[in-house]
This record gives sequence, C-alpha cells and structure tokens, in this order.
Amino acid sequence: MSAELWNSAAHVLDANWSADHMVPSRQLYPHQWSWDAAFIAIGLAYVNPNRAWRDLRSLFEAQWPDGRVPHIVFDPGTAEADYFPGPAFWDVPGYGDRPARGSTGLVQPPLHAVAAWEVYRRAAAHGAACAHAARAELEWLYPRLVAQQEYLTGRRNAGGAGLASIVHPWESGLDNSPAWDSALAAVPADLDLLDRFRRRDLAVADAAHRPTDTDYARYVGLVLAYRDAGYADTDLAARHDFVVECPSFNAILAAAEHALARIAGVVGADPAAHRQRAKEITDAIVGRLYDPRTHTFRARDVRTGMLSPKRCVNGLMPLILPDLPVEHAAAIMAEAESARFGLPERTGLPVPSYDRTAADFDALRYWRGPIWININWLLRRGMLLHGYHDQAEDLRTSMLRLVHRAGHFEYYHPDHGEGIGAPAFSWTAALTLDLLADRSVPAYARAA
Ligand code: 9WN
Repeated sequence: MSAELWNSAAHVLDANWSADHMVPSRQLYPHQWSWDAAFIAIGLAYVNPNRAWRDLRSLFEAQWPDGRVPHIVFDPGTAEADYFPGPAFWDVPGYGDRPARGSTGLVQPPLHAVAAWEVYRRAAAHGAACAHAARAELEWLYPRLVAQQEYLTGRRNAGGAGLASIVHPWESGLDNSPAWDSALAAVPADLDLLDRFRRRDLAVADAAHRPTDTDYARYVGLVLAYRDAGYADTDLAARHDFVVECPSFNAILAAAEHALARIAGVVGADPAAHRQRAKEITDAIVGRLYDPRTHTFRARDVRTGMLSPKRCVNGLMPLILPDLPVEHAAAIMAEAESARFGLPERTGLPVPSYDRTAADFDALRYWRGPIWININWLLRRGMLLHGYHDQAEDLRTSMLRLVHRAGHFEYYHPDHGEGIGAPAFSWTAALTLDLLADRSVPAYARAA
C-alpha cells in the first residue's frame, strides 16, 4: 500500500496548494488555518520543503503586533460568501503593512515550532542548498515563534498559573468537543444571530456532522463579544464568557518550548530558558488539569475553577511532554487502552475524539466521537516518547490502514472507519506522509 498511499497523499497536497499557502480543503475551508499549516508542513517536509516554509512564512507574516498568530489568514481572492465567518464578520483592523480584514482575532494551538523543527531536521535529505535555506528560515521564524509563546503565556495567562486560556472553542482546534459543554452552558445562545449571520458550513457539509444551531449561536456570540472589546485580553476571566485551560492546547504550548530549545541551539539563542518554560508549563498542566480522582486530564473553566466532567481526547495529549511524570504517562495510557478510547488492539481503529461509553458519544458529529488523524498522530509521538513502542506501532499501522481504505478525509466514523467531513483533507494527507516515512522518536525530545 505504501507507494499508492504516498502518491495519493502527495497529490492531495499538490491540489490544495494556493499560490503561497495550503488550504485545509477546497470546499469547506478555502483559506489558511493556523494549526493546519503546522501539521501540513510536517508532511510537506518530505515532498516539497519550499512550500512548507512558504506556508509557515505566510502564516507568520500575518502575526499581530501583540504576538498572536491568527487562527485563519484570509485569502483575498476568496469571496466573503465562501466561508462563514469571513473577513467582514471578524472586521480585524489593519496592522503593520497588513490590510484590514486579513485575518481572524483568535488563535489555535501553537504547534508551529514543532513543525519548523521537523522541516529543518529533514532538510539535509534534500541537499546542501535546502539545508542552508532551512537554517535561514529558522532564523526568520525564531523571534516570531518566541513572540507567539509570549502572547500565549502572557496576555492569555488568565488563570494566573502560567497556562494559556482559550477564549473560544475554535481556539482549541477541537471545536465542538464535549470538553467545552459545561463552560459553554453559561454562554448565552442567541439564535437570532443565525438570522443575521448565515451559517455556510451547512451548505457544504451534512448538518448531522456539524455543531448544532444552539452551539453555533454561542460561537458567533463569543466572537462578537471579543471583537467588540477590540480583541483585547484585559481582565479576561471577569469580562469574557468563555475562558478555559485546555490540556491539549497547553501540552502543545509546552512542546513548542522544547522545540524552541532545539531551534535556539541552531540560531545561537539560549535553549535553557525554553527548557525551563517547558518544565513550568508541564508542572502547571499536572498541577491544575489533572483530576486525581479519575486519573485523567481535563479542561478547566477559569471562571468557575471547575474541571470539565467529560472524558475527551484532549486529556490524552499531555503524553507528548517529555517532562510528564511517569505515573501520569501511565494514567494516560490506561485511559487510552480502556473501553472509553480503545486503542487499536480493541477496535482495530485509532482512538476516537470522545469517550465511546458516554451517553452523548456521537459517531458523526465532529469532535464528539469521530476519529481524527492529527490527534492520533500526536498521541503516537507521546507513546514513542514515553517508551510505549508496541502501542505506537499499532497506532501507526491502524492510522495508515484507515487512510488507505477510506481516503484522506477530515475525520472518520469511529465504528467502521468510513471517511466523513471534507475529502482530500490536507493534514490527513500530510501526516500520512510522515507516518509512512518516520518511525523514530520525536526529535524535539531527544537529548541534545
Ligand atoms: C473553524 C480547518 C479547521 C481546523 C479545526 C476544525 C475546523 C473550523 C470550522 O476546521 O474548524 O476554525 O469551520 O469548523 O475543527 O481544528 O483547524 O481544518
């Protein structure tokens, strides 16, 4: 299957390239998304490193002066009507030499340092000129990646313990996850907003797969509130209706510091400070987001101090952290191997996005049950890092089998593996390339 799968994945990435960036999928997501660009770069590193760097560059060219990297960078060639919420809805002012309405004002998980390091370390395989160019790209990116981290650990430190808070479910990347249900319940759902602002996702995707109107009205209301406050992060916990510390977002935040330590070593900066920050974030994740009663990591509602009652796949993501204590890594593996998530030896399939045994497990609705390749790819890295090699290899095989059978879909049915959501989805294709090519331990975690 390898050559056929490799070629089909490379073909998806070719077809989804648009001038200076990759779209996640042509129909549903016709702009550039932040954490998609990171996953995509990891795959492009094998087939087209120039495009990997170009994609990361175009994303970071849209970085705000405060350091935030927007969750969507809008393609000026795409009509407002082709994606909702589009540029006019976000109404972001111009900054630097960027025109107004060029991006959203939210962020997504900061996986870009990990991606940049992966592209860099694979560059030499493409020859000396490529390795040289990769070093220059790292030098350009490094201060921007640092500014991104400073924004998240500074202005977004709404809980005061050094973790980044998300102010909207879309910032998690796991948009419709049950992890947000309890915090979202306190957010007003004004259904009239959906008359003023028409959803476009339902025109191009099945309503059974997408968020309900009630949740969508909350999503829209939260953006309007944040926008009308000038996208300012002052006093978030008191002034904004949704302020949450996510274990997955923060695990990626700490993994980014580990990657920055590697990058710092190349560009002549100080790696030690990054390792120290990674340790501090990891400690805060363990201290604030671990529920010792159930032995699971949960999202914390900063406004109430409550941990989410739902067992979601974001709770497995701290496994990507090399400093995670052994007992917490073991607890994550126990959860992943339980009937709730059922690693491949139980189901033959990668892990779903939500607890299979929960009453509200939903096989079709996105992030509330279906299987996603990006999350399983992260989980596999964590397994390799903590010495769970057999499970990592089983997970790798199950991901490749799934994509080979069903195609490069956005996500997959958790019972029989049918492809659902957008077809020809870029990060699925990109990570498939990486899974086919790479069986090693994550580079950011190896001893220097
Ligand atoms: C909103 C692009 C993005 C991913 C997210 C995924 C989905 C958007 C949407 O698609 O979110 O940002 O319209 O649902 O949840 O993780 O980055 O692929």
